[in-house]
Amino acid sequence: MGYFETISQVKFEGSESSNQFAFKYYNPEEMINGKTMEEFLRFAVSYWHTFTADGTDPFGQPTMLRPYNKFTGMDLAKARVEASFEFFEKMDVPFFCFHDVDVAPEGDTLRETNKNMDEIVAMIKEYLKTSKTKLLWNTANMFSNPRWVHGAATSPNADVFAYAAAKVKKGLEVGKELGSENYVFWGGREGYDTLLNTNMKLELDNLARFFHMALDYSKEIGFDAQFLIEPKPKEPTKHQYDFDVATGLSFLQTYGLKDHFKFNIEANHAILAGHTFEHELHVARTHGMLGSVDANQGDTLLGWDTDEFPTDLYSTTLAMYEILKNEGLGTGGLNFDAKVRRGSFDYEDLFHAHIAGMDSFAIGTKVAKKLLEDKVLEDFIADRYSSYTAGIGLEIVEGKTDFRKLEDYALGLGEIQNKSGRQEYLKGILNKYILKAIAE
Ligand code: XUL
Ligand code: CO
Repeated sequence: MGYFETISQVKFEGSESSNQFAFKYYNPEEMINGKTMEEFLRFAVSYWHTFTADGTDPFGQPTMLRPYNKFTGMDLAKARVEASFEFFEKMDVPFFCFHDVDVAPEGDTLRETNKNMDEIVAMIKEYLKTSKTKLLWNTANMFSNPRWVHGAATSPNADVFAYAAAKVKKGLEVGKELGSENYVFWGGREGYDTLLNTNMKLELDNLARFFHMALDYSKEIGFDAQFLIEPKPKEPTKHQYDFDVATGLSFLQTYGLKDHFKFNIEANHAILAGHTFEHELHVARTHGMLGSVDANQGDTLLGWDTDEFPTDLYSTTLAMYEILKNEGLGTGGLNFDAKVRRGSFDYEDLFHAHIAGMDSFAIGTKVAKKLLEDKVLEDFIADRYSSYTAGIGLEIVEGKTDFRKLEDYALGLGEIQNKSGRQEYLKGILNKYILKAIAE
């Protein structure tokens, strides 16, 4: 007997299939740049949205009562583990991700919390022995409990800093025990609400101290996972320190941490920072810092993190364009940090959501691959900057000129001729490639 009884194995059946529970475009065995689609995309299920969340919102009670919700406490936690591996297997998904509190309930004391965690970790470890699904990353939830009210590593209270250190220490041990490929830091409460009560410099120095200690400890225990910072500008805190990739990069550089971290980029966080998803991926990639992705989508009509499943093919195409240019995500993957809408309360909706997300990224991958093969944008961009490949432009990029020589050159110029940027033409081409990929 299972928890998702009505669903059998989800398989690739092709775009003509009318089976609600089949992949139409995501064929795990299809080859992409020398790897199977499964190996290249490295999809992950988010434990918190898929198994822990219940549809509660600030205005309403749970709508999603899963079959395991008849249990409570540790029994519930164990039932969720059973259900999760049934889900992973039926979805044929290679990875999952969790926060500590998603998998094991907090006890009255830290000791008790750790004990609960150990029990669940032992159970997960048993499943991992036979399951093909592995742990992409784990993290510590340092934002829900009231103790984190003023932050964790950036709290004005040193006791809270110490407690946060204990949580991450445990998280690193758990990551090692379960063979996690990455460890994520998302600082939802690492920020401030008003400068009237904030010592920003001390908070940032402390955050850096915290990261250095985390690195030292992971080295000490031989946990060689990739550390990832997940930027987000706001929500729940008004101003979060890991605002976006550029801000995170400057922080890592300032504190000598750059070589040890990469970024976990979330689409909806990019939107909240006033960027596109592809902007954040691009900035990370061009600095060699693209580590992993929280694959979701936001709603431009709403100013908060709606964490929707990704179905926008323009967005998945432009994201996969960056990921292909990055030659994949290394130890990272595409984690669905996404939740079904509160009105989608059946467990079948969880399957529909993941199928739609995986198919959307598969289409995006195919389109992006073709765009790159045909060098559509690359040739256009190369031509747009061709003035830097000869003459005065080449002298500029080769550092062979200066302001005096440039003034001489400028004085000799006639009327300057610019070329059109051709945005609309390029968007039309993008449409053509998307439609072609879907038709194939
Ligand atoms: C919150 C968010 C987190 C992180 C992990 O917006 O994205 O779930 O991914 O803590
Ligand atoms: Co996220």
